Amino acid sequence: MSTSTTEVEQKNTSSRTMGLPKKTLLKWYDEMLLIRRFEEKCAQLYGMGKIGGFCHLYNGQEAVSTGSIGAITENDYVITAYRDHGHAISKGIDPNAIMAEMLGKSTGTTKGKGGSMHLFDHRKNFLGGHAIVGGHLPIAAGVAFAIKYRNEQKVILCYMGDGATNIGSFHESMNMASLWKLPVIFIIENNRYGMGTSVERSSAVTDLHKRAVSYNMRDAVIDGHDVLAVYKATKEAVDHAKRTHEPTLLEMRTFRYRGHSMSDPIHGHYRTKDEVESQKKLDPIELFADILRTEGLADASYFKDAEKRIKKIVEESVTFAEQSPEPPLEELYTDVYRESTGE
Ligand SMILES: Cc1ncc(C[n+]2csc(CCOP(=O)(O)OP(=O)(O)O)c2C)c(N)n1
Ligand SMILES: [Mg+2]
Repeated sequence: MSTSTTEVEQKNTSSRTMGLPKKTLLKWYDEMLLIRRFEEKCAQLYGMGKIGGFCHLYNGQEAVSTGSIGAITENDYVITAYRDHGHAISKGIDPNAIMAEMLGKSTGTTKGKGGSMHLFDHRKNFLGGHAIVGGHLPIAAGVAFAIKYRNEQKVILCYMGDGATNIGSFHESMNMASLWKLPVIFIIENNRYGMGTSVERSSAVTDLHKRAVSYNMRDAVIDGHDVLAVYKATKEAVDHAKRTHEPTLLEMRTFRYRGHSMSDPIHGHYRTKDEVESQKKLDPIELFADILRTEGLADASYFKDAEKRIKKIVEESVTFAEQSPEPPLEELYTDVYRESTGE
């Protein structure tokens, strides 16, 4: 039986979204928009002096946290570096608690004592927020070891920047994870730069996923602007890890729109305005909106309404944070070390 053009188009279009439920796809759109708007608000509050300390924004990279965390369950773990707001939101941490942490309030995820780089919520299996480049990779391997030791069907997603791949602990963790077959998915968010140093200036092998070869590990390179591609690659790696306990190294090619941290310029001397502007044309939120539109899953009124809903969530988080108390002085030395329970 012949197939009309329309039928072919419909079939192709639906395979584009891998038959995922509309509800899931719209949730991902909303989540990416929430991350974007939440951080725009953070930038504003930083400028007003309400947020202090270091603060690294994730603008442009949203598809990575949304697509990959979309591929795991609540029982699985996430660990990341200091550019952590997106991962925390994707892992389901209450934006109120994140904003309160940003403002150093006692209702924050780490009681206002960690700030932007140290978001943490063990109830959500979100294990930080780590400021030392590459410092959390051995922790991820350790968590994966515990998962395997307890014979659990879980994985840990471990995010890092391209800069972290030149740190010694990257190689140590990759080696152990492969040797001991640990269920960890290492995700390099290759945004081309570590502060002001390009991958080309810092890495002998610029295809960072190829590092996996040295450790006999599975690997893949993914367009990190495409939330669906990110989801698909992560899901495959996660399913494999749950079946075999084996790790995977995923390189997500992405871009950050803002400066390295709030005190850094957007372009600086290390990248041109043209590069930033051309990358902005690949905005992951806009690209996904196009797909949703083409597939007839969302229309102009949906996007307009989403903006309104997200704006309200962000505004409520600011009100919550501003009305929350500062941590009391007695808290200064609590939660610094864990008291031994003898277990
Ligand atoms: C061990 C260590 N060395 C140096 C620094 C200072 N530092 C903070 S962020 C950063 C760049 C890391 O870049 P990348 O891993 O690509 O992550 P991105 O900021 O691009 O997300 C450096 C060198 C640090 N925090 N830790
Ligand atoms: Mg980087």
